[in-house]
Amino acid sequence: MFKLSMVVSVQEAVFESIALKGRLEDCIKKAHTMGYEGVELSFPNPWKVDIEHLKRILADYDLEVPALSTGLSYLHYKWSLTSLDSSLRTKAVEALGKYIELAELLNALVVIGLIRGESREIPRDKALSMLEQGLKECCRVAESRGVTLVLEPLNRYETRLINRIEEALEMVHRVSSDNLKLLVDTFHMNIEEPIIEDSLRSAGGLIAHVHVADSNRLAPGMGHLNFKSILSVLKDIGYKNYLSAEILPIPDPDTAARATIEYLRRIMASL
Ligand SMILES: [Mn+2]
Repeated sequence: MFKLSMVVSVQEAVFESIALKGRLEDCIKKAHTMGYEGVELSFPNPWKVDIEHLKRILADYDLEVPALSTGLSYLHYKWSLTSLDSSLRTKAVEALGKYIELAELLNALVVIGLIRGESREIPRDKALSMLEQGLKECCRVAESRGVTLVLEPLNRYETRLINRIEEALEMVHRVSSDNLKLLVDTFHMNIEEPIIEDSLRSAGGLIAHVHVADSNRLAPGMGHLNFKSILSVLKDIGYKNYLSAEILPIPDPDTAARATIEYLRRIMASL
């Protein structure tokens, strides 16, 4: 019904060490052993990825990469599509170009999360115009490489720019590219959407990727979200891609990862 993946957040130093068979390989091996079909990769610098080595490890463990997360580029380097510093804005567009190049090789989506910026210092209207321009530029590159970008609504404590699905849909229509779709995240939706199920239906076929975490960002099943109801709506609207767990490693990474796959499989079997 849905495929399952785990977001693997890899710090730059660690990620660089994959050439030396560092910890990324351990993460990939563990995801495979637990039964995941994919790993969503998160790293700050797309220029420092040894793609051939990465592809070899992925092939060894028969794992797909549903998406590349780009938020660490913002958190580490402040690269943002709405920065007042034009050099940071340019850098964000260039970085997304590089992510898109990698995504084409991995058959992955590219996530537009925090790399859009937070709009703390500029009026939201101006930030939205800058974002529209930046996304149009990135979409031209994505179109030429057959890659899809996914815009993720984030809750108000992380950004002022696009918190709800309705706002993301508006931006998708403004940019007007077949290569820009939506990523919805159950943790953010729990904070921002009036009724999660209705919002999912309003986005319908534009949903290209889903992040799952419970109401408290713990593994699904460890909070109070109604995953049975959420997943049955996703099934109804014809969603068939990944549920990618983006969760806190609590009580520890292995327990959280194992609890996620067991819980989601049980729910999927009941739909
Ligand atoms: Mn997310």
